Amino acid sequence: MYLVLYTDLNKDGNLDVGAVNSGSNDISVRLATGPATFGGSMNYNSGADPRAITSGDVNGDGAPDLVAVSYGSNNVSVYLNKNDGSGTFNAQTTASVGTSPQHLALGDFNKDGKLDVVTANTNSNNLTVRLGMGNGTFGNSTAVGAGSSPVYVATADWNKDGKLDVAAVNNGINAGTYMVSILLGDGAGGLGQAVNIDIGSNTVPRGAVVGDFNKDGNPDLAVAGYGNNTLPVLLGKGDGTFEPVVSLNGPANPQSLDSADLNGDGWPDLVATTSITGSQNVSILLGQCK
Ligand SMILES: [Ca+2]
Ligand SMILES: [Ca+2]
Ligand SMILES: [Ca+2]
Ligand SMILES: [Ca+2]
Repeated sequence: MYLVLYTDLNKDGNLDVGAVNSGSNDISVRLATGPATFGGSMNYNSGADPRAITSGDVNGDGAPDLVAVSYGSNNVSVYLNKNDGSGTFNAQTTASVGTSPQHLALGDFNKDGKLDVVTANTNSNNLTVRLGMGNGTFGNSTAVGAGSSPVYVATADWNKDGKLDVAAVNNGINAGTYMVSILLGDGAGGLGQAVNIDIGSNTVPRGAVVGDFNKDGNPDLAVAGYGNNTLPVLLGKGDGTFEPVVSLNGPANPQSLDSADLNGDGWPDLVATTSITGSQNVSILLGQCK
């Protein structure tokens, strides 16, 4: 899950693909040769069992770099964009995180203009924040507790204080139910204690996506309820708390979510990726939070 990234890596205006290959311990980059055609795979070694990949400019040269997280080696791999128009990357450098990380996000948690990384560490039940040094390496590391078995992490400013916050989706059952953890940032790289929100006893959640689904100016979170074919939505109040969870009907076994205005009506739509017995499918849900 959460394997593929689409972004313009060589700045030619076409979206390229980055993917993790958990079985071969590497990542693949395929550069677009047109709006929807791609060249061959360029592979780069990662840690053991990479599970997720994202992009951001971690060394401040204006070119997007890649960062992947490896479940089996408890670290992140950083690939700096050579920024020579070739869309190729330097070999990985690594930074250690918690135990069995499955997902990651980049954001500036200490407001120094340099991207930091946060990971969801499934088997240590916590998140790791490592502060970016601005050259592609990560320094100071802190761990903060999440719920049971976090598998996904996203950033947003839930309380609109200008300091970046986090949501983690927990795939482990806790007190008979499943939880999303909300952690507010202190603007100095620290995250406060997790506030856990019950999203339902059969949800077995996987991915999620941040967006402003009801267009009230406050960020919201939609979750992929793999276990009961729902999409629990947490509508933010803008103060770090949320309205009671709204459970949308989802496709069968949603694994990951994305959001965009697909029909051009000005309302964000949800795109769910499902995976049933090896086949991957995409379902689109239009403007459910109008
Ligand atoms: Ca860069
Ligand atoms: Ca930073
Ligand atoms: Ca905040
Ligand atoms: Ca909203």
